[in-house]
Amino acid sequence: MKNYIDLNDIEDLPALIAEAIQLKKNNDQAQLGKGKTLGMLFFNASLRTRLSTEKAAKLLGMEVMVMNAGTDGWALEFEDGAVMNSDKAEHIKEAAAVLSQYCDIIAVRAFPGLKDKNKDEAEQVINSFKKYASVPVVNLESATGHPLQALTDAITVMELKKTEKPKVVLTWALHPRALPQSVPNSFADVMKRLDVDFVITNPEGYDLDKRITGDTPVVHDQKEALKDADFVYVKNWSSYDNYGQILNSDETWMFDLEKLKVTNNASVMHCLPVRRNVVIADEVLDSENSKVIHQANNRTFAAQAVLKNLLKS
Ligand code: SN0
Repeated sequence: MKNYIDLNDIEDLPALIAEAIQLKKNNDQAQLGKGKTLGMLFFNASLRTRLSTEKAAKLLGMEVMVMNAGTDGWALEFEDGAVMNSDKAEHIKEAAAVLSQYCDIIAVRAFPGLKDKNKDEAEQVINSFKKYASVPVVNLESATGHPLQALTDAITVMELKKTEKPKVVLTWALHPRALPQSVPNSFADVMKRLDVDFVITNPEGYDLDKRITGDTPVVHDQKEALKDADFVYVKNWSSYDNYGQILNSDETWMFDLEKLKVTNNASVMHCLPVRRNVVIADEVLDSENSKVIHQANNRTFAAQAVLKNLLKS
């Protein structure tokens, strides 16, 4: 593995999942990362990604440097040939080159602006780091994807499944803020690569990018989609077609006990943070069916498997 920008960087997904599950059982890997440094730059808030990736690096024996680059660093210029006479103090060319001398792996979180679809889809931040860094780059959630979360989700489904080919439903829920499509994009992408019966349900106007969902069935009737589900992944995202917009205020999409009853006693997943009683009801989050804490624990082993592969190459 050269970088971990998106799921295409994984050479063998089943093997990587198996490796992560193995790391969860036996974490004695502290030699590989000795004398190596992971640098993490956050342009947005984080709890799980930041701490699970730091923990994963330390379990591999690495040193870790973390910076809230969005608030503490110089404002970065990403445009080639820019005349830098305004608010941006440092060009990514220098920043990435300098960081590559301090770090053996650079990891970056940079959410989409959700205003200009073309700009977000160009993935300027993460791609510029990849272009100008001379060390591997890891995506800690970018404008269009969250591949560490997706690997975690794949591990969780493979660990908890009770049937050979479980039914997995990704369901939209209302949220007070316009959120990225990154998590559902990567979840859809990874589910397509596994042997599962995968269905997406969302209101009209919220269909994800067809280039990502491909031939995955998209059902606009939530209850119909949830029928007999073995896994339900609840997540809000803002509209892709009406880019970055919140189109409705349909609270009936909240995942509650009544909806859980339609499923096959499903395991309920969410990447967290979750808005209680808006996205998922207390009665579900506090039930045995909720796997969100288990899922968050798997973040460490997903990150560890990725860092291990990057260190080895
Ligand atoms: C982010 C998202 O992409 O949906 C990160 C999830 C891992 N979530 C949020 O920004 C939620 C913020 C909120 O106000 O609830």
